[in-house]
Amino acid sequence: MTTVTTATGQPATTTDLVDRYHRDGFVVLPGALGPAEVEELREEAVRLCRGDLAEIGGAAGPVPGESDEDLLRRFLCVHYPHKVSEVAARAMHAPAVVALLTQVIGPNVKSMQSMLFVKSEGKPGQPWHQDEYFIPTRDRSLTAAWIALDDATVENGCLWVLPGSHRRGVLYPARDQDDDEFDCSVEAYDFPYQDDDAVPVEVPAGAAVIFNGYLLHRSLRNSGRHGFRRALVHHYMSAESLLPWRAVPDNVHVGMHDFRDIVMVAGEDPYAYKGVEDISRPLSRPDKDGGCDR
Ligand SMILES: O=C(O)CCC(=O)C(=O)O
Repeated sequence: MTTVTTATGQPATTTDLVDRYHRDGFVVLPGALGPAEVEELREEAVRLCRGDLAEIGGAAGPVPGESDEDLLRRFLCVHYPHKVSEVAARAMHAPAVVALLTQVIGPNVKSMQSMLFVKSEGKPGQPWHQDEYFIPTRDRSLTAAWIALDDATVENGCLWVLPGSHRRGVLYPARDQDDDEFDCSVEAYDFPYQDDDAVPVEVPAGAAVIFNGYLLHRSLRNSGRHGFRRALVHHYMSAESLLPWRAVPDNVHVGMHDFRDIVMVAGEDPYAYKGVEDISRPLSRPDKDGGCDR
């Protein structure tokens, strides 16, 4: 049995972490990445945002004379860095994260999404939501690994969660919102929890927040008093489940739709005979500065 030291300095066995995950819907895994890996990812973020690795959809090109920090400040988040960055692709397989995933999901685990949040001073957060609303699995196995690349604090817009909100296994409705605190994402509503029930998840750089796809969570604007709040997020699920994500092709029965731009991180893929596809391209996520495209 593995023992790790939690963010509060208490030793925790893998069993403790798994129990907390099931009880609260989230758990903090300290030291998921080491300091050198965190630094390598921060440097890769600059290359990615500069367009050195590939064109980033929705992003303006480099500005002559712009500092690396000012370049980063133009980005809220880049989706799918793992498709063009070997460094980001490697982080998807972070051994401590994958070991925990096999305990909470099962032996066969695939990933379909990565997101590199840059979230500089003043950038908005995301309103209450459940990740399974956006990435449906058939067996409720969606699990996020949110890896801090800076110390994530209330000041710079860390995650907030509603502990235990995953347990009902209910997806709540979502609607557009125009709160300046948040980007253009829809907000979940009509759920039986209050904002006062929420807890901030402050974690040091290198720690991962592992959370369930039904957990209600959000993040607030970066106040600008504690620098960048970079984070690399991966979504995982059981490889046994089909992934009915994105548009269903015309000739495919909705119940058999299976998005195949996936990466196996543990075990075996029961659908390996289908092969994998190369669909997702890196994309800059709009913040509200440019308005919301509705
Ligand atoms: O990093 C953030 O600010 C929000 C991330 C989030 O909500 C998610 O990954 O689902």
